[in-house]
Formats: sequence, C-alpha cells, structure tokens
Amino acid sequence: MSHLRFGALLMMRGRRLGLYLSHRVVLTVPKPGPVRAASLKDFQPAKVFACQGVSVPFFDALAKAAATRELFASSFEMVKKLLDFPEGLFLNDLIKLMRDRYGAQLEDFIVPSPQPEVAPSNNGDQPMDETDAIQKFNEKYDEALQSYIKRPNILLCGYTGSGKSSLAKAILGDMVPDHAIGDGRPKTMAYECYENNLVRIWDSRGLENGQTEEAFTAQTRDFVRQCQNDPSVDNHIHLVWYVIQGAGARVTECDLNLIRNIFNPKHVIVVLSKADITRPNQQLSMRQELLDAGIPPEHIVCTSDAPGGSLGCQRLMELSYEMLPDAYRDAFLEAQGIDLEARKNVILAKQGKAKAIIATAVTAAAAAGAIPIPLSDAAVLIPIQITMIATLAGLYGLRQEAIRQSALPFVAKLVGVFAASSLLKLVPGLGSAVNAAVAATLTGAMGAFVRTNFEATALAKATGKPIPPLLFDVGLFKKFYEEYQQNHIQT
Ligand SMILES: Nc1nc2c(ncn2[C@@H]2O[C@H](COP(=O)(O)OP(=O)(O)OP(=O)(O)O)[C@@H](O)[C@H]2O)c(=O)[nH]1
Ligand SMILES: [Mg+2]
Repeated sequence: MSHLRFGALLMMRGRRLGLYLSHRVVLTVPKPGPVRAASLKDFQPAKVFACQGVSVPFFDALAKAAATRELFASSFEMVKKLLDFPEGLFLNDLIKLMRDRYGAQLEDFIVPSPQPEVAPSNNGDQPMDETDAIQKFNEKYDEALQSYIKRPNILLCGYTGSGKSSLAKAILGDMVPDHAIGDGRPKTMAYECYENNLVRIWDSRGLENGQTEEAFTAQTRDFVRQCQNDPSVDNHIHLVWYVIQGAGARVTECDLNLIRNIFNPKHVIVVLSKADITRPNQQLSMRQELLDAGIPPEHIVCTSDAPGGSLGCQRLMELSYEMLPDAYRDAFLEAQGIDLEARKNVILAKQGKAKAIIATAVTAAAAAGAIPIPLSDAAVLIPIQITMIATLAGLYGLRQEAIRQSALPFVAKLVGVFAASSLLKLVPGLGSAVNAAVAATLTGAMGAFVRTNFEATALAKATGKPIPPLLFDVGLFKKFYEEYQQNHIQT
C-alpha cells in the first residue's frame, strides 16, 4: 500500500467512508457539509477497497463534486452519488457492487510507511507526488489545448511556380522551410504539410508542364474529398488560398473550375501573386476575368513575397481571419507573422477566459476549504491548482519548449509550496488550518501569478523574445496574494 500515490481509494471505518487521495490526505464527509479534508489518522486502522481501476474515476468524480459545492448528507451518500449507485443501497450492497463493478477488494488498510529519505534533487523538489502532478498537468494541458486552440487547415493551390510556398513563407514565416521555394523547377511534391500547434498548411504540388489539367483537377478533388470526409471537422480544409501568378499569366478554365466547383467558393481567396513584378494593366485584366467569372471582388487579393508581408499580405491575413470559421481564427492570427500587433492583441484578449478559469478553481478551492483544512493536509488543494495551471497553459497555447522549461518545473514544486512550513511563510497570519477564504485567495493568487507569466511567455514567443522562467518567488507571490485579497470580497 505504501507505493500508492495520487490515486483515490474508498475507505471505510465502521459506517464512515472516505476517499484516500494521497499518502496524507483523505477527503471525507463525516457530517453534512461539502467535501472536506480530514486527517488520515481518522481512518487508521481501517478497511479499504483496494483496486487499481477505481482510483481515477473516484478522483475525477470527486473533483467535479467539489466544484459543484453540492452538499451530501453523509459520506456514504457522497460515494453513492459519485459512483452513480442506485438509491436505497445499503452498505453491504455497496461492498458487493464495488466488487462486481470494479473488482475491488475490502482489505485491511496498511499505514503507508514513511517516505524514504530521498536526496533532494538540484532544485529541491520533493519527489513524492511529482510524477503524478506532472502526469495530471499533461492530461489537463492536452484537454485545454484541444478546447482552446483550434488549428485551422489552409490549402495552397495553383500552378507550379505561381508562388504558393513563397506566399506561405511571407505570411507564416519560418514554419515554411526555405527549400520549399522553387528555383525554376517544380518544388513542392504532392502535398507537403507544414504545421505547428497553431496552423497547418497543405502546400500542394502545382499543375506542371506535362500534367493534364484533368489529372491536376482530379488529384486536387480527391485530396479535398479525403479531407472533408474526415469525421473530425478539425481535419477539414477551412480555407483555400488559390494562387495565380500575376505577372505574365492568365486565368485559365482549370483555375475557374477548381475555384468554383472543386472547392467551396465561400472558402476560397484568390491570390494574384508577384505583385512586385506585375504590371497594373496585367493585374486589372486578370481581376476583371475573375469578376466576370463571378468571383466576389472582396475575395481577390494581390500579394508579393516581400519580407514583412507588404503589398497585400496584410489584406490576405485580415481576409483569412474573417473567412475562417470562428473557432479557428485566433490560432491563425497568432500563427501569422506579418502583423505583430494583431498577434499580441489575440494573446492579451485571452485575459477574460483566463479569469474564468481561475474563478472556477477558486470556487473549487473554497468548497474544499469550507470546513477548514488542517495545514498538514493543504496538499488537497494541489489537484485544483494543477488543473488551473494546465488549463491556463493550454489557453495561452504554451509550446512544448515553454512547458518543459517553465511550467513543469513549477508544477513539480507545488508539492513543496503547499507544505505547511511554506504556507506559513506565504500566507500572512495563517493559523493552523486553511479555511475557505484562504483556500480561495491562495488559488486566486496562484492563478494570477501563473497567468501573468504565461501571458508574458506567449507575448515573448509572438515577438521572438526569450521565454521568461516561471520562478516561484515568495516575495512576488505575496504581492499577488495581497492584491488578490484586496480585490476580492472575503467570505
Ligand atoms: N518577384 C517575385 N518572385 C516571387 C514571388 N513569389 C514567388 N516568387 C518566385 O517564384 C518562384 C516560384 O515560387 P514558389 O513559391 O516556389 O512557387 P510554388 O507555387 O510553391 O511552386 P511549386 O512548389 O513548384 O508548385 C521562386 O523563384 C520565387 O522566388 C513574388 O512575390 N515576387
Ligand atoms: Mg511550392
């Protein structure tokens, strides 16, 4: 039993039930009231249901219950509700059900042996729950990334040499490799995919000499169908940049057929490329041909690959933003490299969502502390904090590099931050227990502290500056704590 870590076990002593959450913490409801922390001593010696598979559903359910502030008349009621057991169930039935449903066994609880003395690592982290903390962080981070950062797929199509890859590079920068740009010979073979966690570009092979227009059209149609038939809308093509070389080219039937019939015209922007070497009358006559074919004027832009995205790239960027489905817009704006102001604004605008994430965690922490949590058990707040931190990291789209350098070492340190001795230093006037107000303020201040860093990290990335480290500084945290306290009415 001593190897148990951050799982949960249903525990029973007499008719009293609790959920064992770590080596030190039991969440229980000894009398009517919200979920609360109790000392493990209350349950020793005790019987436990031991089973691997039970721990995770318990914990998730418990976290949800804590967030809803639901009151349970007894711990038995809470466990029944969490595990979705039927009404009118008696304790003996519960034991049977636990066995049948989860293969859980009722065993004598063995007091966890004291943690072996492990030499502190370089940064002084405690190894005890570090792995679990990081695992939980990663899970929640992935969930948050999926819900907050929807990555658009943009297809680049057009004849070979029309300037597709150059255009992608002018707008999206280094994610498009230099070798993608041609030097007279067709470069992009079939469909190349350039992607990061903000955008995915399908850079297609253009129509080459020797290839029939029919074959090119069929190849493009098959690719588009394959994408649009994907069960996940996240893998559909959300926007097409159809590139026609402005200088010395003309609009062909093949171009028009693709734009009008193979793609959804509502999702196509026609790009007349190489504006720097296109004569005004060439541009005018091509534009007229497109208008005659029914392409809306607002869907036609003229661009060049000039560094800094001059000559129409800004317009293409704005138009793409308008034409992308809502959910995919912000990621595109963050991915593009020609309008730094727009990039910064998307990041700054995340503050509202970040505050809502912090508020959810604050509510959960207040519920956990509704019956004061003894200082030695304050670690019960860690999962709430990790969920909050990971969700914020997902919201700000922190890249792997930032996660590795900044967020994970910080998460690993949380165990130490919540040790009683650290809390006494952090929270002015803290007594022997963490009550709802302190739990809420601690969580809100932690949220504000981390959010500020993640915002700075995202802004640094957007402007090509180094990632600021997320160092836990007691003095700085106290400042956040006091600020949070001043700005929120204490309960
Ligand atoms: N002057 C000028 N040259 C450009 C511009 N855009 C692209 N080119 C040049 O046109 C050539 C073809 O550009 P690419 O971007 O490789 O064209 P592509 O459409 O990706 O070609 P494939 O991958 O072969 O289909 C290269 O030599 C580019 O440097 C532009 O805006 N102005
Ligand atoms: Mg290319």
